Amino acid sequence: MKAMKNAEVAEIFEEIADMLEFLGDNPFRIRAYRNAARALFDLEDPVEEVAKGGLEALEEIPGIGHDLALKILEYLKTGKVRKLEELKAKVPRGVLEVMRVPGVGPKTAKLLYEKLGVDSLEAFRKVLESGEVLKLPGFGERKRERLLKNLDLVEAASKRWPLGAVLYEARELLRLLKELPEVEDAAIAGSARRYKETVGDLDFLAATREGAKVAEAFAQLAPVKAVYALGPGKATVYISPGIQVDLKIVPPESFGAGLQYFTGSKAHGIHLRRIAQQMGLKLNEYGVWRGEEQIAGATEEEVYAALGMDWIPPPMREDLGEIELAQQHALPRLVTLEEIRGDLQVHSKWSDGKHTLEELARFAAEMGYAYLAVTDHSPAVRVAGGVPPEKMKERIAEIRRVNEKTGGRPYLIAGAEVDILPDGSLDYPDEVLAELELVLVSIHSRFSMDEEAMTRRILRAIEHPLVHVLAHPTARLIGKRAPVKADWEKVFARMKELGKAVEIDGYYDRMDLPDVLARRAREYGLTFTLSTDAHQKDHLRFMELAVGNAQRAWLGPEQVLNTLPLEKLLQWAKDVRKG
Ligand code: DGT
Ligand code: CA
Ligand code: CA
Ligand code: ZN
Repeated sequence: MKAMKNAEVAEIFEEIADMLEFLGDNPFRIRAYRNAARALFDLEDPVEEVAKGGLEALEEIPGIGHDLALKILEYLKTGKVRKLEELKAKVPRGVLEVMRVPGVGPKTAKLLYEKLGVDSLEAFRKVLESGEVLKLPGFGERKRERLLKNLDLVEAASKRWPLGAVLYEARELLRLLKELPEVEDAAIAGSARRYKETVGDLDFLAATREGAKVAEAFAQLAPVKAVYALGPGKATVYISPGIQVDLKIVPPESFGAGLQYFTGSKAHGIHLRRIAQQMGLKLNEYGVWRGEEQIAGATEEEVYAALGMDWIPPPMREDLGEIELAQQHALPRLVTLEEIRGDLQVHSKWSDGKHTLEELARFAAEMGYAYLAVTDHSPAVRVAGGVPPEKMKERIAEIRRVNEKTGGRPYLIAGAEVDILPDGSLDYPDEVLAELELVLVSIHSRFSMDEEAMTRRILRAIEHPLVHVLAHPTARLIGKRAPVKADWEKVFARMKELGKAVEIDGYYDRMDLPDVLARRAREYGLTFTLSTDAHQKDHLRFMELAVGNAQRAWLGPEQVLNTLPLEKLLQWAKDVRKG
């Protein structure tokens, strides 16, 4: 059984080697640290076990000499290695960051620092852009351009990405990782596994007995654009466009514990570790331990069970009460993607969608859906080429024709996404609304009204007797447009009285309702619709994101309208209008 200390000491030795190299130390000594790091990582036995045999036993590990054996003992005793602290004081902080730009090793960083005074990422950009670097030996135009690109990658990765903008690329990388022969299992962890609406970076976990080999092979997979850090137990790389992926590696008997640890959230993990402590146990990324004995670790289920609780779905892991419920075996059942019988917001060629109604019906069939609501825009949304009221009869007739042709399998629901005008009135006359089976209302203009006016605007819209769903309620666009200000407590309370539904729009840069508000809406007992707001075929996959967000809000299938069979759904729509 490999223990966590091996990886910790290995990492310290790697860091020491980097800094020694920057300082121009003896290459043999540097090599010795790197070899030792690798040896420790590949060591099957916990180094603290070996250390019980004293200095000599440690020195028997291939690649570990007297000096390094002493440092291992020092770390096991004090949790620190003095040498590393000393070196940190000698290497300027900013230089360490520059060293992390792919293509800049310790040697180059030293050159940059000594000849051009580069002691930060900004300073590095300056000398790259001015061409000053070309004065340095070994720097040509091609290298300059490559480093600029890598610097962009590093800096782009410092922002957060909407999950849907990176998830599918990440899955492709995961597929390739899983194909490596030494990899026994692999998974995406971190905020992506929790379906958080944005992610800072992507976290991968792999189970293998050959950590060094896997880290190296991973760094060479096709989607990897640059390597930020590579150690025997981990790799950090960039995949296009500037997205950072952190690979962590554990032995197979620790896969569940590693997954638990690296899925987070941090708050959830901290709470779990406190519980472990109270039970006289220890929880880390390698397992649940009673003293030196690993009592769980291969699967997440056994990790949670060892801590006296049920397995907790990742989207719930935010320490918002889920741990207490898991201890009482009282977790709510969450809605799943498989239970979704149709998409309730999709745009066709009648407004700004890419596909005809007939094509949409075919895609819905491919998705295994029983129905799909076509919800083209109303005319106020000019850029979207909304359907003019006088054209609605023709549009509905075409929807009926498609349904006749397919026998209603899947059934196209005649819907619309009707604009809420600034005064809260709707963008279609009642005669038009009455002909539609499902009416969504939403805001596409005048986003910055004050809270009181906005609340009145929304209330008026949802109070309209022909309206069913408040779609993308906050109208925010992640990273681009702030949510509108409204008194959501008032809105949700009123919607509950009226029996109207609220949407979770899963389009990747909307994710609206956001999780916090969705939780609040659930507490009001509201009914939800989950949708993708698809404008083309590819977008239909965002249903997964809508479901993920619904799970973050603890929604069960009974709170989600589109888990209903078609007849029940249409009946609901009729009942809402009866009031
Ligand atoms: P992100 O990347 O900002 O979207 O959020 P996460 O949750 O993916 O965070 P990240 O990538 O920094 O770390 C991945 C997971 O690793 C995190 O959810 C929990 C675990 N983790 C990382 N650092 C710590 C830590 O200092 N303490 C604990 N308890 N867990 C940590
Ligand atoms: Ca992350
Ligand atoms: Ca990370
Ligand atoms: Zn819209």
